[in-house]
Amino acid sequence: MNQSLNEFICQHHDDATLQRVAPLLLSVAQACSQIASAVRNAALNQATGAAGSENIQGEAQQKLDVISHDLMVTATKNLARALASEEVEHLIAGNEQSDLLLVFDPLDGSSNLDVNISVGSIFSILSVPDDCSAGALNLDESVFFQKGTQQLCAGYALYGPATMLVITTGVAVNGFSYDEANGVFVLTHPNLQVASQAHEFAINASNQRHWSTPIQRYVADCVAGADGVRGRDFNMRWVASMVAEVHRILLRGGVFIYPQDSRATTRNGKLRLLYEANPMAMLIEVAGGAASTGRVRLLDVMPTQLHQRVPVILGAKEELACIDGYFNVAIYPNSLQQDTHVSVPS
Ligand code: P6P
Repeated sequence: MNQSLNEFICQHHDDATLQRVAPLLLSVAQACSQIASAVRNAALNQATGAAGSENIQGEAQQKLDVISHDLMVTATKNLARALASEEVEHLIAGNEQSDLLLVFDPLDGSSNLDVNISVGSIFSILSVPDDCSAGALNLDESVFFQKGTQQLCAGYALYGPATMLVITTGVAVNGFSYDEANGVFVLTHPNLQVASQAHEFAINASNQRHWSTPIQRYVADCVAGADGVRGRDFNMRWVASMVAEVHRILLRGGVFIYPQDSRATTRNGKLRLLYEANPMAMLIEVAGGAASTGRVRLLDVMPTQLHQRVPVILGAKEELACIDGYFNVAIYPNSLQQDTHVSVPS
């Protein structure tokens, strides 16, 4: 039988970060198994459709958004000093004795729920800053304002044909499949690696007229395929579920783009830095890929708000280096421009 998550943690006793976050990580995994069940049985439990409320983003909440949030909070609040969730404006106080912070999107892609397309949960574990006095009851939300490079652990659960948990503490990215019969996550995808070359790009092409020129040119060159400067054809995917897109990139390569654009609502992108972009960027980087805003490395962005948005470009390192050229930046070693005929627009 494959190694369970518990056995994996015991075997990796030399990973001090993993040992430090283990109790909280296991409680997140427990919550994800409960969310998986709630998602799978929603129609049977009259838990489909809108909750009749909005989240802090002003987005209509699905009933399962609220259910998933509640399951995650219940499972984890005694194992973290504070929690932050996409579904509530302010942080949630936890256990004064803990030195960990948990930030999460309890159910990402929930607009896909009622049409039975994969959705997921995304989470990130941070350390309580050293300058926070022990037991301080009223933690300020600024304790969460840490760069993505400071994350101790990042991961997601994918509620698809199979329920999977994909995690990293910075050493490797490991995928665990949920074994329904035994009620455990078991290691099925060890040491996931992002293919260096992309053959697929993921972007919501209906927004094309709103994109900046570099993104418009990059996507046009991908669409031109073998007839254009890229000299090879690309495929396109858009699931409108970030967890599904990132999982596909971890398993078969590619690049995912949700750029900033000219619309007021997405002038800083759509995805949230703390509980969507940063955890996914950590997973992708540890798996050998790259992640940027188009201008800077994503994990270097200093947060200033709990729910701030950020442009996201992540996936194959060679593709990120190529996209650098369209933005006239050099975030990644631009080895591509020498040995490819990608015309780098000025
Ligand atoms: P659009 C889901 O709402 C989400 O936050 C991500 O999971 C997904 O990649 C994106 O938004 C989809 O956005 O504008 O294409 O619906």
